[in-house]
Amino acid sequence: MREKAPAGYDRHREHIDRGKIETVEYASETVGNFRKALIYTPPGYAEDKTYNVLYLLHGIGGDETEWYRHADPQAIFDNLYADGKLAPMIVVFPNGRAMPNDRAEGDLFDPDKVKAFETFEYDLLDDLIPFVESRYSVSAGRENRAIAGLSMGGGQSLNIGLKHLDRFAWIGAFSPAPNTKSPEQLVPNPEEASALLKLLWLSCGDEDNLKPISDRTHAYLSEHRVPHVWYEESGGHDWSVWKNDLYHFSQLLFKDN
Ligand code: FER
Repeated sequence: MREKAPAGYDRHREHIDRGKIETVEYASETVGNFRKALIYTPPGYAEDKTYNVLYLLHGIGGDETEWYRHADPQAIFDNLYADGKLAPMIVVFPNGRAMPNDRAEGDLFDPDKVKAFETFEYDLLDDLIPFVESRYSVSAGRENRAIAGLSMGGGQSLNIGLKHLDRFAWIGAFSPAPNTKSPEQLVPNPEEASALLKLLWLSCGDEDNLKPISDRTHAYLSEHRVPHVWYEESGGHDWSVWKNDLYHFSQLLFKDN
C-alpha cells in the first residue's frame, strides 16, 4: 500500500504565490453549442513562456466545477509550486458529458448521459484542445499534453489517451469506472504503447467496488510488460483518494522520472 500525501498538502498556505482559476467558454462543433471549462494557470503564468497542459476530468456525478468544489486543486498545485515540485503546466477542467444539457442532474446513469462521456472524445480533440492552444501559451506536442481523471473521467482518460497516443504521452486513471474499455481494446499493441508512453498511471482505493476494473487493467499491463505506475491505496471511491492521486500524479508529469 502506498504512502498518503503529507498533512496540509491541500490547505491554502500563507505567503506563497498563487495561480489563478478562471471559467472559459468555447465553441463546440461536436455538441453544437458553447461549453464551459475551468482553467488553472500557475503562479507567474506569462505569455512569453510556454506551458504543458493537463486535461483533468470529473466523475459521473460532476461537471467542469467538480474538482474545484471538492478538492481545492489550486491549493494543492500552489503548494507544490512553492516547494518546486511541479513542472510548469496549465490545468484544464473540462465538462466530460458532451451533450446539450451537460449539467449533473436527473438520472446520471441514463444511457444518453453515459454515451455523452464517449462523445467527449471528439469535443476534446476537435474543439477544446484547439481552443486552449489558441488562447493560452502552451506547447502543442504530445509530450506536452496529459490526460487524467477520476472514475468516469479515469475511464475516459484511458479510452481517449491510449487510442490517441499521437496526442497524449502522459495518462492517468484514478479509480476508473465501468466505461473503461477492456485491456485488449485499450492496448492492442503493447510494444507500440510502451514506446510512446511517458507515463501511464493507474490508481484505486482498496475498498472501492470498482477496483476489479483497475485490477484487470493492471494485470494485462503487467503481463504485456507495458510500463505503468500501479498505485493501490487505502480508501474507497472518494475524494481523499482522488486528491491524494492528484498530489502524487501531478509531480510525475512532464519530467524524466
Ligand atoms: C457504473 C458504476 C459507476 C458506471 C459508472 C460509474 C457507467 C461511475 C462512477 C463515477 O464516475 O464515480 O456502473 O457505469
